[in-house]
Amino acid sequence: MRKALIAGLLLAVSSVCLAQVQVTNPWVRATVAQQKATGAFMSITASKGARLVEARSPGAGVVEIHEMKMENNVMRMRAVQALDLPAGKAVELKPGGYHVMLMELRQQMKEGDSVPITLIVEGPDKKRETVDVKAVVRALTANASKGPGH
Ligand SMILES: [Cu+2]
Repeated sequence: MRKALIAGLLLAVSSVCLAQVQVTNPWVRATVAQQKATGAFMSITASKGARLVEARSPGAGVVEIHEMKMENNVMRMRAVQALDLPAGKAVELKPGGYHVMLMELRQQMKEGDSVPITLIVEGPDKKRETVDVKAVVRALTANASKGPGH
């Protein structure tokens, strides 16, 4: 498990980042043993405008882009096809809102660990590019008041 994670990190470091898209403060919520899903959060700014169409992580079997919303006083989340990244505007992925959902986790996410995440972004010209980030795992209690299950 450890080995796979390190290999993933090396891959992330060696690939080229897209200067057009900037990701700041990526983090993943820590999990308890046997927990199979968690959320990843970050701030994404696309200077020319783009759409986040896919995300991947070697630490998770399934990765989706999710939206969280209050519906009849219940916090619900659903997968979205894409997340719009308006030109020059920082889009916040945060607890209680949009997030990258990591499912079928291959290991426990422990505080202080680093999780590689690859974002696939589609520009206005429909060209797709990848952006690699390393998300740091933060404590389970971080923003725990906002939304269950993450
Ligand atoms: Cu979710």
